[in-house]
Amino acid sequence: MFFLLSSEISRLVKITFIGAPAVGKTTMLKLLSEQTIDRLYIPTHGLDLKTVKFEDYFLRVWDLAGQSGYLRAYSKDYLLGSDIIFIVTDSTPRNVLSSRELINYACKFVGKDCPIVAIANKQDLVKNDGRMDVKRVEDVLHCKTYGLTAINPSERFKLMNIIKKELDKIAIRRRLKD
Ligand SMILES: Nc1nc2c(ncn2[C@@H]2O[C@H](COP(=O)(O)OP(=O)(O)O)[C@@H](O)[C@H]2O)c(=O)[nH]1
Ligand SMILES: [Mg+2]
Repeated sequence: MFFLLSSEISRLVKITFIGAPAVGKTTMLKLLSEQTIDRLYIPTHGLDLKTVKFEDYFLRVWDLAGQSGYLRAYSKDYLLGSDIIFIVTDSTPRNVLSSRELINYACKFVGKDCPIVAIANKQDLVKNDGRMDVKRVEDVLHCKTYGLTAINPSERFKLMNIIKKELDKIAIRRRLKD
């Protein structure tokens, strides 16, 4: 039963990563071992969108250069149909606040079946430069938040487990609907 369900899910799941440039999205994908499939870069709009494959899942990764307006402009084509949205922040107070804005926009476009989960990246720098720890980030964002240090190769399993945990929740939700 479990295997049937997970193979079904692996064909269907679309995972979206959204965050400002330099918060660590590419590093996260390298951690998962990256294989770039396609890439769309719109320089005039400061939008970079690419798709990578991780195991049997398709991961869509968005770089949004600042304005959450991009989310509004492009969401119809790309954001809709996501099963999970990960909002990636570098845990600086400024970036966490703009992530809050992204979440507000994203909430308007996706149904309540699509969890929005935050990744508080660069946790290695919390003690150095006033970055927010996971709990503070979660308090500001009001959504489930996982801490990460994406440059640390030993965090690979942590990231994989975060993704798998959220996928399992999707499996449970779908099973409840059937
Ligand atoms: N200290 C630290 N640096 C990180 C971490 N994750 C990413 N970086 C660095 O942040 C910079 C931007 O990362 P990148 O993955 O290119 O960001 P992207 O634009 O979101 O794809 C790079 O120099 C990374 O090495 C982290 O957890 N800790
Ligand atoms: Mg990148």
